[in-house]
Amino acid sequence: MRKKCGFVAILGRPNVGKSTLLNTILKEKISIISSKPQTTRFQIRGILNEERGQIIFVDTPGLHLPKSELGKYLNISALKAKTDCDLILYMVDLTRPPGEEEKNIIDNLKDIDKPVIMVLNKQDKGTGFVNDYIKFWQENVVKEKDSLKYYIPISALEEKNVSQLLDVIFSLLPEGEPFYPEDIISDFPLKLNISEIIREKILNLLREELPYSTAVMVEEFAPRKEDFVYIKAVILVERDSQKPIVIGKNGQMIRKIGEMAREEIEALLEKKIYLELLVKVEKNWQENPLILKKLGYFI
Ligand SMILES: Nc1nc2c(ncn2[C@@H]2O[C@H](COP(=O)(O)OP(=O)(O)OP(=O)(O)O)[C@@H](O)[C@H]2O)c(=O)[nH]1
Ligand SMILES: [Mg+2]
Repeated sequence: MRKKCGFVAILGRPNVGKSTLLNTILKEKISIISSKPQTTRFQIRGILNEERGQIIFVDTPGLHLPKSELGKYLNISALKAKTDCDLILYMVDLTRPPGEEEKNIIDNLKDIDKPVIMVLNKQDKGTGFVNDYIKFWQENVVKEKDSLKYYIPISALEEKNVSQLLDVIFSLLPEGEPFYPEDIISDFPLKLNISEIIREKILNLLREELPYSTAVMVEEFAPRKEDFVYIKAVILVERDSQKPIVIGKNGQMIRKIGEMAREEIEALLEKKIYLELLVKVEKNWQENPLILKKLGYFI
């Protein structure tokens, strides 16, 4: 049997579990996860190699109705993945009904001439909305152009139906030689990966609106010895009032962010690190194309 190879874009609203699915399939943490929407800010490729062939999964930022330049970038970045792939996983969240954001996504997918699989995630929380999503798709898509091939309820978190999903994906992918060497699991640049790990700790430790206002930039990555790296990263916030929140009382919060991030970065690098974290106020960075570019948020 000839081997298969193809790009699979994972698209859907924020917080539906796209990054969780990527990590579950690859059995490794490739993409950061949080309970807050708009966690992912990059297209992140994770590569699965097995006997049947190679699948390059592309995790994307959640599609939403944008309110800032950053939001616009996130949507463009996600939608770009739809043109650069062989197949689309359109992921929905069974813990909430379809709504306006969902309609917007379907409008973006309905003319596509590639196979689409609707992945109904979080089935561990109930399957009551399955029919609503299928009906919502049917009502909003022109019948002759319908590219939906399958719908599959899964739980990315509890790994339910994920192997069945992989069977379906392989059945739909074209034959071909592997695109990436077989020992590569992700092509995400290391510095960005490190800044994402730090941002994940901020998302998980800080409450409410603040996480949306933060970004992380690795300014220095300096190997000092064979098994030791000095890393300096800057946490950007939007307002003066946010700086003390990130730092915390007596520096407790930033120390906690640093400790948690250091542990994970050391495991990733298999080296000891010294992680220096600074907090900087950069007013309205989310609207500033130059800073967005510096952060790697550009196409
Ligand atoms: N119960 C349940 N929770 C899940 C499942 N998959 C993901 N989650 C949770 O949903 C939340 C969002 O998961 P993410 O993987 O970050 O979602 P995402 O779609 O990548 O979100 P964005 O990057 O913001 O677009 C996290 O709290 C996950 O633990 C699932 O199958 N079941
Ligand atoms: Mg994500």
